[in-house]
Amino acid sequence: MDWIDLRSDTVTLPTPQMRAAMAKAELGDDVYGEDPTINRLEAMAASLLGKEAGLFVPSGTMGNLAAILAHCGRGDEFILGHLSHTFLYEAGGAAALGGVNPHLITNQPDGTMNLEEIEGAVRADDPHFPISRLVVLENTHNRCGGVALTLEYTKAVGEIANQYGLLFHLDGARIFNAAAAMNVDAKELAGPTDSVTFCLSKGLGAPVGSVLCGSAEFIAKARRMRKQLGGGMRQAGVLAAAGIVALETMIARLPEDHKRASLLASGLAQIPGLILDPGTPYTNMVFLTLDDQITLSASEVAGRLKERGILVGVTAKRRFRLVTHCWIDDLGIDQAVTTFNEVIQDSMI
Ligand code: TLP
Repeated sequence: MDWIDLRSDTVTLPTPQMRAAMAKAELGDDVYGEDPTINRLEAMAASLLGKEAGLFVPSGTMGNLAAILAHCGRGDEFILGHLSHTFLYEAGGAAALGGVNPHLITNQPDGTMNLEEIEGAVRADDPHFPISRLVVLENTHNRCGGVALTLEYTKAVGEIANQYGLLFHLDGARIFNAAAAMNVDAKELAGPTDSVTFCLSKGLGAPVGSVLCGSAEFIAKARRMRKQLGGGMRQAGVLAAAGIVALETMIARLPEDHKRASLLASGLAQIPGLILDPGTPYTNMVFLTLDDQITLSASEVAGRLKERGILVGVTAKRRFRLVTHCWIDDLGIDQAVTTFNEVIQDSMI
């Protein structure tokens, strides 16, 4: 079956151009710093985000973890949102492997954390307390609907970080979606931060990998952390080659995904029984809930959609996430809406 896979933008397969680049990539041992393709990708990524250096890592999870471990020591504390990916979906790596304590602040529906609460979370210099070392933002914010955090807000957090001597990391897994949605340069969004991770393997379509960017000194530390975590990947230029094509060809097309997410949302909004989140979509994610007249659970609806070739994410008992990406075209959106409608109508009979 030709699936219409809306579960995530992580499901994207490499484009033919990526596969061709992978086949002819120049390679070397990256742990010796000798893979020319990885070196090129890291330099390109750093320059796109206005940082001195980059580090190719196997995943966004490892990028965030290597950053936290490079910034913080055991017993230090990092401040982040209670709905952040790093807190919810990265298996508690910073605490488990680094002894770094998460200090949670409530995420507002727009993905931000209240600025006064961030300031309030910074610990006084007292031996009772852990040492506040780092603040982490996420842009776009996944669990908050894929919303983009503004440059103004990012700068305001940067100012707090400066004022209190905190380091500032951005989980920019989808920073290029944020930049496209707000029509700002990703470099600017990364400007106030000390480090930023972004993913090649989501909306940019590469099969594997993320890049962590920051100062040359920070990246040297993070490189050691990557090694510690088992992320030194030798001739991984075969993967970086696809990442280079992703940076060259896939960033400019992200607005198409946002447009299709809007089409999807407006189609689904017409179906009685489905309640779209207010404001959805901000970028490439559509969030919706089943209303009370639907007796099926979200998993049951997802199961029936799957039988008809449509894959969707279930994020709670009655809630879905649908994500658009480069393998979803206009026809796919039409089919998804039509099939959703059929499944919901059938369930009401
Ligand atoms: N997110 C995945 C799942 O883990 C939920 C998805 O399908 O959206 N930061 C953010 C904001 C992310 O959304 C993700 C992946 C990551 C980091 C981790 O990236 P990977 O999967 O490469 O470790």
